Amino acid sequence: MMEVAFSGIQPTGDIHLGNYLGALRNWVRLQESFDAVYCIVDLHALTIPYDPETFATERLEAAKAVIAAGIDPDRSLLYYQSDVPAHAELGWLLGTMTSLGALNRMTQFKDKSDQAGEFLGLYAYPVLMAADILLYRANAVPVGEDQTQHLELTRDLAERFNQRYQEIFPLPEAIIPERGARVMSLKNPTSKMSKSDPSEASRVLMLDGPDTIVKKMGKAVTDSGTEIRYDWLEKPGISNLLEILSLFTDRSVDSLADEHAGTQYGVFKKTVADAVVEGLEPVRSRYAELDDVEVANLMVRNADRGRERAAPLQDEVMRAMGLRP
Ligand code: AQP
Repeated sequence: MMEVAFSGIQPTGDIHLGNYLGALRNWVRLQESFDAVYCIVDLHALTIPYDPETFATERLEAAKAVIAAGIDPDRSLLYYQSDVPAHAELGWLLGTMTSLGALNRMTQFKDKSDQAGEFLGLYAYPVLMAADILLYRANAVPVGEDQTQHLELTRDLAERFNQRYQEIFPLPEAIIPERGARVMSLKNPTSKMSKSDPSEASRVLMLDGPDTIVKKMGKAVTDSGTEIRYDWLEKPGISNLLEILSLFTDRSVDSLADEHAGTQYGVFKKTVADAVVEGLEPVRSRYAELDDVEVANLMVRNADRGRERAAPLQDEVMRAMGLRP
């Protein structure tokens, strides 16, 4: 039997280069060799302020963006998390085994609660994420580096469940790319590129047009020197751009750094922008061809497939916990 890959993305705004290089490209790659299940995690998105009026559109846009990025809905299962109630149910069950100590160590809660306030949903986010992954007995979870801590918690919960109740869950492995696991902000290259950064210039969006990409890249913060060198300590801005270029050209960072050692920063940024424009062109054109109604119908059909697929595992968990005869 094929191993299972699972991952999710929040419909909380436009997908950026970090989401694409850190996660989505690996989602696409893993569909070749895994039974892949990908989820628009709309329940997670409710943990920060959002607008219910526009949420339906945002969910659909996220689904279209994931398909445009290269997820083949005939091959992978793509659905909305809230359509499969077993996510929330398993989240509750796992919550009964999660210590507050473990949740208090999660750095993302600390970061996000500064902006979103201290709510139970945000605090319990990592438990729901563990449920998302374990519900399909996933073996591989393609994510960016910021999710490492949540993956550790997922493994701990799986282990605890297996010991306390019944050996049901495999321990999932995070699939984190060697490069692109933490794409940095174009405005502040010591913090990660993020959807919630108020500055739009801090991120290139996966669906940005060529002119916008060139403009944003042209304004990317570099450093005071003139050299192009791969050195995260002294030259985080240039190192970030080198990594991005490397990912879009399939060349090593070292050979690119050698080639561009004497290039002026402005010229280098244009080279990076051109590579990004070219690399994202197929994604943009696939997106333009997608029909809203067809994708919406696909998501309705996939909701059924998701529920059917989740049911046997959920039943097994309930039995193991004494909730079924
Ligand atoms: N900067 C990044 N570099 C590499 N990978 C990243 N991911 C997020 N940012 C980067 C990965 O993208 C996937 C989807 O993430 P999500 O939907 O949970 O979005 P997010 O983490 O909320 O996205 P942001 O941009 O990080 O939003 P903020 O900062 O507002 O919370 C995940 O696999 C994630 O690792």
